[in-house]
Amino acid sequence: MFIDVYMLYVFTIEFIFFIANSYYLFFYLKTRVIISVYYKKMSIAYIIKMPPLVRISNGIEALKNKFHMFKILRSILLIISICNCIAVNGGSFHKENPRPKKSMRSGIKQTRPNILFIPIDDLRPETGSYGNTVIKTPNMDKLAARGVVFKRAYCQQAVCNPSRASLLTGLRPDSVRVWDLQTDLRKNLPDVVTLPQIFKNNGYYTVGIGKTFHNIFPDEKSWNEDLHVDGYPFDPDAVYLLEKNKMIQKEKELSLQKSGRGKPDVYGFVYTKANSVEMADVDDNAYYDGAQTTMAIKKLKELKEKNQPFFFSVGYYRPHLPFNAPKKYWDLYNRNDIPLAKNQFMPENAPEFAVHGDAELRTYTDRTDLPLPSEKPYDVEKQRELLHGYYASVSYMDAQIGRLLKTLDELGLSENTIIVLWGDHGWKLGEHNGWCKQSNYEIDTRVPLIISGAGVKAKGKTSNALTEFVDIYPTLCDMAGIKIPEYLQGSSMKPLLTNPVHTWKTAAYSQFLLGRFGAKKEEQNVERMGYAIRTDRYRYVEWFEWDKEAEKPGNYLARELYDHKKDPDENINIAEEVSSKKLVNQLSLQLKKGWRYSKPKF
Ligand SMILES: [Ca+2]
Repeated sequence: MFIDVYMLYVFTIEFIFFIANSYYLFFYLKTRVIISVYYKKMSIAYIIKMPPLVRISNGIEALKNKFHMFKILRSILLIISICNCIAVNGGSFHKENPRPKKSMRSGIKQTRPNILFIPIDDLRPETGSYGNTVIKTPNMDKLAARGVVFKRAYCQQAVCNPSRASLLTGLRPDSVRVWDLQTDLRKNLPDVVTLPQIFKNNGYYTVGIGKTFHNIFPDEKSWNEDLHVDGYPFDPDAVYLLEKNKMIQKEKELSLQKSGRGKPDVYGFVYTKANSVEMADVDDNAYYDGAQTTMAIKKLKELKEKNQPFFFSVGYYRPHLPFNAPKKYWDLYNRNDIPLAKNQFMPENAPEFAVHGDAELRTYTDRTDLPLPSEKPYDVEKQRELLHGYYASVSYMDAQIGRLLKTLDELGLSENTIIVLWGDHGWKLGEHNGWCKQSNYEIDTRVPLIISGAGVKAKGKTSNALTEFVDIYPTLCDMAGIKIPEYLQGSSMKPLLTNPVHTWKTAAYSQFLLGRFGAKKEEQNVERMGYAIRTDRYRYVEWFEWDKEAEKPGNYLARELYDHKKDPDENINIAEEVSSKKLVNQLSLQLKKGWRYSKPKF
């Protein structure tokens, strides 16, 4: 088991204090007795046993000197302790205590911290705390200031369902065998214990609202309550409010029904998409993210009254397409201030299929003209509109998180709640001439991850450790005192929440299955699996044909290598250069040895 270095450090300091104080106390009491005996002139027999008065007097002087030294020692130790407190608390002496707290209501000890879990759909690491000075995300930045921001966190597959299935089981995609949007993880692993489920099994009250699992797969085993706001579709990511978009939806619905498709969901809605952006002058609650936040706030108040710790997941839909957000969030930006992608070209020497994923954007009515990444960059004005929509969507979602966190504060729950905020994968906004997700590149695999609140000692710090989404499951178990299942495939990040520069993994592992999502029509039946590692300096990818029947890789196809020291945007594939041969062999070996080879060594 891992040794908590911080606790060892604190224990050592406290132990030195204890010895010093005991020593001080011993001499102090002894001297008091001697002085008392001397001045009160106790029995002759007792005084006879004492040293000569001269020696007593000298002894008292010597002891006084020793007291002086102990006072100095105590002062030094006190200063060390204060510095330590400042270092781990970001300057605050107010330490949030994850330990048992007495419930004000019942007087019964609540022994474990609550969990507020905040999955965000398609949020790339592009907030203020990740260094973007244009985007407005004050609430997520405030959360980051109270937690640790993981700057090099990676998802295991850069698309919704596989990423979430992996994170929520603590297993990698090849173990869950979920690589696409259609497979329910319960089909492959009916008895797997999900992250919320293990909390439920350990006495937590678990509640989900919004998108935690992939939107089409509810998981009743995970939740005590699975909430939904009335009046919205089962999958509320494509809610439109403007008449022009509602008309497009109606036309598509009729067309689907004519062809025998378009089955209504459990609430009677048919899922259709219209335009990729919408700016409606409406209140926050008109779109689903706002409406579900109002419901989540009400639920938080109820959860506070329960004499039971909670695991509450509030999963946001924005900034997933379509970029539908209230006008006031569009108004936060001057469209031309938002920077366009610098590298609007395919990586040099990379296989053409590796940049991929635009098919999703083309399904929106106003984006059928989107060229393939290999053809040309998208029209600049159309790019700007998408960027504006993405930024507005992020700010809208950020405001909802602000409402949620404000309620947590007002209810006095912040102190004993761990907050985990994560986006399920990265996103291309024109980089590599691509849009959306679905690749093995840094831009798609790197994700936002902030862990804040109870038990987080390094508040306001960032960590550059290579971390993975499979680490979240064991981390939360570890923080809540739940035994970490041995079969999990990640490592508890708890040490990084105290010491963000702790020596950590030597690589993060991701993979992507191309073909099921269809880059080009003629390639839709060809499937390729790419396995990637990200080390401190390099990204290395190997591509194989994918055997759909056997569900395993077949013939080798291609490889990619990017040097982040010289090429942080991954614009030049150097895998086939002669000078890369030795490095390619090393990285290929590390890739084949797998995640166990690269995990933290304690
Ligand atoms: Ca997603």
